[in-house]
Amino acid sequence: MINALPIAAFVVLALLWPGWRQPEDDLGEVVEATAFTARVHAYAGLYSEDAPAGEIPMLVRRFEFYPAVRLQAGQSYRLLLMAEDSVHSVAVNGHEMLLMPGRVQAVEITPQPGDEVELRCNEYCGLGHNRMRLKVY
Ligand SMILES: [Cu+2]
Repeated sequence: MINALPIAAFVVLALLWPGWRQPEDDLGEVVEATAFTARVHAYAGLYSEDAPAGEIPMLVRRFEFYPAVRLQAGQSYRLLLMAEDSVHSVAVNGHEMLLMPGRVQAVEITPQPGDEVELRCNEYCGLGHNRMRLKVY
């Protein structure tokens, strides 16, 4: 007969291991995807160039971060990111967040003169995935 105790212990430990599950709140704020998308398009119509400090709603999709905006050094921004077409992710400053439709994740940045910040998608999403970066200078 097989000793079930080591197997049971393994299963219990595996279920308790925190790395297996991502807490719900790490997935971002729940939003109405259509309304958020409309907000992004309205914003993109207003600011294609220098974005004023504050919130910037953005869509993450194959294979871009939209809209492309220019940030001003010394100003604080809160990028609100929602995946539009499938699951993506954003990696910035050593942190990674999963992005999915209907959920918004916030990234706060205050670029300094000469800074180079790169946001990139770390979730393979297709052939153009490698191009999927947002550079902030
Ligand atoms: Cu990707």
